[in-house]
Amino acid sequence: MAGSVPTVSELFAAARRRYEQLFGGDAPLIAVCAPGRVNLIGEHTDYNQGFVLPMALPLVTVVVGSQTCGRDVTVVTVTEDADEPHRVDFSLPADGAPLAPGLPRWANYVKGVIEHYRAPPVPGFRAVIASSVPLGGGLSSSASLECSQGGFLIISEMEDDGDKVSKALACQQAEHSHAGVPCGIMDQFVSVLGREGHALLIDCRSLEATPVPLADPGLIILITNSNVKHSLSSSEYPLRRRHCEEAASAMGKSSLRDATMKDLEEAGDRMDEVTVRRARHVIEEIERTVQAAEALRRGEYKEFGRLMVESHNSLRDLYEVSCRELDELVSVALEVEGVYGSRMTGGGFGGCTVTLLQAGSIGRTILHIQSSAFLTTAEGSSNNNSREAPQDHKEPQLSPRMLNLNSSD
Ligand code: GAF
Repeated sequence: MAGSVPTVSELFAAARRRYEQLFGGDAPLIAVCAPGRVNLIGEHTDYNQGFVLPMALPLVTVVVGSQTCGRDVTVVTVTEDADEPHRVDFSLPADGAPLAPGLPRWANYVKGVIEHYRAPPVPGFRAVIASSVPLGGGLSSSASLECSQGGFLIISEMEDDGDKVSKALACQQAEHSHAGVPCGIMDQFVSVLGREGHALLIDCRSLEATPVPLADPGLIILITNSNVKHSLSSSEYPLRRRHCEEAASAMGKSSLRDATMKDLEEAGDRMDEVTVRRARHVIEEIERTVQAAEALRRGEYKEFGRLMVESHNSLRDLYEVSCRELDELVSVALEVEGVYGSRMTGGGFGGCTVTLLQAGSIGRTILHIQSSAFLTTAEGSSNNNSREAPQDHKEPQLSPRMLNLNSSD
């Protein structure tokens, strides 16, 4: 890790201090954490029942707290987000009535997990949340909050950790119902099942997860934050999902996982041109992800890097979820000797890039990105084809704080 990212112990300590300040000096009895993720390849394939290849990060969300006697809940976040109040108080409905989403928006992840994670009644509790996963950075801050909250609820009821797949599925439901994002299963799945030193090849149809070793000391995975914040609940993510469903149905398939490029060519005249492009991305990306996992297993990093670049180009040109800053970060990284590949990661419309490189090239890669990126600043930020203005675009500057280094060892 580099930059000013707090360690897991520092986060726990900060959350514990806050809890003790707020709740009369009592120490919290429960402490849980769950990681964010970076997706190496396989983007927008999970909700098409395809393959994804993410890895869990040392960037985490922690929840500390204690159960209370009544039905009242107080949750406080120490994570910086100037836009919203840091504290929420609500009562758990006694009659099994639903816990409706509301404001602040971050609390909807907590409410959604309470709703879907366990059979009611959930006891009241007080908790403090702290996170090192950047908000809106495409590294799955929401899934890490859901999964840490899920773990907190289970421990507070003294249940054993049980079935991890059900936990991930419940957290995905929380995101659908309480955050309004019809996401796939990738983020929650890797947050719950991720394993140190490994990426996870997830078959999003069978939910089989195969760890792929990623502990070569000669290899570095560099995450670069464009600082363009994304928001997946806006219209573009659901629209992409709808296009995929329409394409599958026009080909007589239950999902794009079952479609081939030949199917797409044959059914092309039953879809508009945009839908064809979306489907082509997904069909080819599913295949690329399987090939990339195989290349990684064999240590064929050049091949892996080539597939990463193909994936980025497809997300930019066919799926249209990249933006100028992400494209520029990718091109600049690819100029450096020793870089195998680079691509945008996560849902898109801002967020981060992920770059695979030789460990010996890390210094010059960071320097090159810092000195080159965004030098060609245009008016504001432009998603390709300007379909969706990124949220809260900060001035395009690179500083060491924006570079989170996660080596695979
Ligand atoms: C977001 C979603 F939450 C995931 O399910 C996935 O679809 C991803 O975007 C794109 O690959 O992170």
